Amino acid sequence: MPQMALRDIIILPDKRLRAVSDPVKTIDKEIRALVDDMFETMYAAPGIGLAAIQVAVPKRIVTMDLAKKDDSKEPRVFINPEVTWSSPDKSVYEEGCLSIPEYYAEVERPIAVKVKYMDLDGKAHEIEADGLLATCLQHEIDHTNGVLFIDHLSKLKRDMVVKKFKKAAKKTATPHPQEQPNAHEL
Ligand code: K1U
Ligand code: ZN
Repeated sequence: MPQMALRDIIILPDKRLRAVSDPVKTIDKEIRALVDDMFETMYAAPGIGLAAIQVAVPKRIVTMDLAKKDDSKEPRVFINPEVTWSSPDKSVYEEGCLSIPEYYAEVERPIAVKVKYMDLDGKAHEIEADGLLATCLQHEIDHTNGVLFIDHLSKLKRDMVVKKFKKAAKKTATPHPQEQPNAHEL
C-alpha cells in the first residue's frame, strides 16, 4: 500500500498559480507518489479535478474523477495533456475551482475537444471529449498553463474576485513581529 499524503491546495492570489508547468519527462516513483497524493487531496477537498500546480508542483499532471457521488470511483490521470482540436460550437457551464474556494461562475468554452496525453504507464492516448469531461479537461489544462477560470470572465468580475481574495489573504497573513498590535510595548 503506497504511503499517501494530503497536500495543501494553494489559493488565489498565490502567484504560483500563474506558473506555466513543465512537461513530465520520466514517469518515476516520485511522479507516482505525487499522483497518489493528488488523488487523496482531490477526493478530500472534494473536487472532480486537480492540476499538480494547485499543490504547488509545476508539472503537467492532472487527476480527475467524474463519477457520481454514490457510484464507484473512476480515477483518471492525464500526463502532459494537450488540446489538439476544439469544436467551433460553445457551451456554458457553472465552474468552480479548488484554488478559488466558494466562488462559482458561468464560463463559455468549446463544447467538445480532442486531447492527447500519456497515462501512468507512459502510453500515449488521444480522446475526444464532450460534456463535463470536455469542460473539466479544459479547466485543468488551463491550470497547467497558468490560466484560471476567472480569466474567461469580464475584467470587472475578475478584478472583483481577485480583490476579495487579496483582502482575505491579508487578513490571515502572519504579521511581521514589529507589525503585531502593541509590539512596540513588548
Ligand atoms: O481544478 C479545480 O480547481 C477543480 C475543480 C474542477 C472543475 C469544476 C467544475 C468545472 C470545471 C472544473 C473542482 O472540482 S471544483 C468542485 C466541484 O466542482 C465539485 C466538488 C464536489 C462534487 C461535485 C463537484
Ligand atoms: Zn481550478
